[in-house]
Amino acid sequence: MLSAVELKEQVKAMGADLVGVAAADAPLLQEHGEEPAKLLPGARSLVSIGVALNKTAVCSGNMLLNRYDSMCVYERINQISLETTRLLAKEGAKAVGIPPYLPVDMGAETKGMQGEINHKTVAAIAGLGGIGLNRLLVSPDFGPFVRLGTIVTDASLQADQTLNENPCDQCESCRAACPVEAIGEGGDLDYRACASHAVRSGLPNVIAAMRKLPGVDDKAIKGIVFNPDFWDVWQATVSGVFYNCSECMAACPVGSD
Ligand code: B12
Repeated sequence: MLSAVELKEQVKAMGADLVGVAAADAPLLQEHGEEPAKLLPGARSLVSIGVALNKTAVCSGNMLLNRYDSMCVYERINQISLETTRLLAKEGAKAVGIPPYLPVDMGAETKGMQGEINHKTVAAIAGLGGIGLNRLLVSPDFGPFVRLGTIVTDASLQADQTLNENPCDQCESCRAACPVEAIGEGGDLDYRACASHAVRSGLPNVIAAMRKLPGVDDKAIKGIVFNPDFWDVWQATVSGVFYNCSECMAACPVGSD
């Protein structure tokens, strides 16, 4: 089996700017409600990866350039996750990549506000950075200009240390800059305010548009849009993947593990 140092070198060679390892049983993970064994029974380690955004694009004020940069970075994270799970499989370990963004659980409880795993929490534990006042992972080298991914594996890898010092010094610039005042004094985030502004081109706008249709009964619309099945259809549409069954593949005994 590869050592953690060798694995991290290879993941960097795949194009990751940051990589670290957290133990699946780290007390901090449990404190934050993360349960990697639910995603992979027998999980022992989490490989956290970061790919830097193009600061020029993010700060350009041009949303199309900003979005395009995010799209490219997510693609790179997806590719690294795929390659890392394959590399670990070659070494005889089981591994799963966790989506960097979509799909997320769109159930009535989480309403799309919680990932299968919180990449920021994993990254902070794996030493990639600290959680800033803006609730983002702030890396010493890239600040918050980094997107994250996580690979859960049953390989036992030497975990990295959590940073001793948080790179965020609580200067409050993020709080002052937030156009919807979503960041509270102590760093609490008003998810609703943030989401209705930051991702308004997504589902919130579709719902708003449906409600404005002439002759539409608001109660009927509510019945449709607050149904988790509708959210699932929405998410399948934007992510482009909509299969609901693979049992015939999963049951087949042919091929190696
Ligand atoms: C749902 C979601 C949202 C929601 C909710 C935001 C949120 N804070 O979670 C909305 C739509 C509002 C949103 C907005 C944005 N998002 Co978003 N979002 C996610 C998603 C899919 C799930 C996050 C989740 O599970 N949250 C659950 C809540 C409870 O967690 P939380 O607010 O982070 O709080 C926990 C931690 O902060 C932790 N914690 C606090 N302090 C400390 C200290 C230590 C040491 C530790 C270990 C943990 C810890 O404790 C809290 C409770 O567990 C993730 C992808 C993923 N799967 O992780 C991306 C993600 C968090 N989003 C991201 C980004 C960039 C954004 C936006 C900037 C939008 C944009 N332009 O892309 C804004 C920024 C909002 C903000 N300031 O936080 C990035 C963050 C990258 C980074 N550097 O941190 C992620 C990781 C996507 C990615 N793959 O890179 N997002």
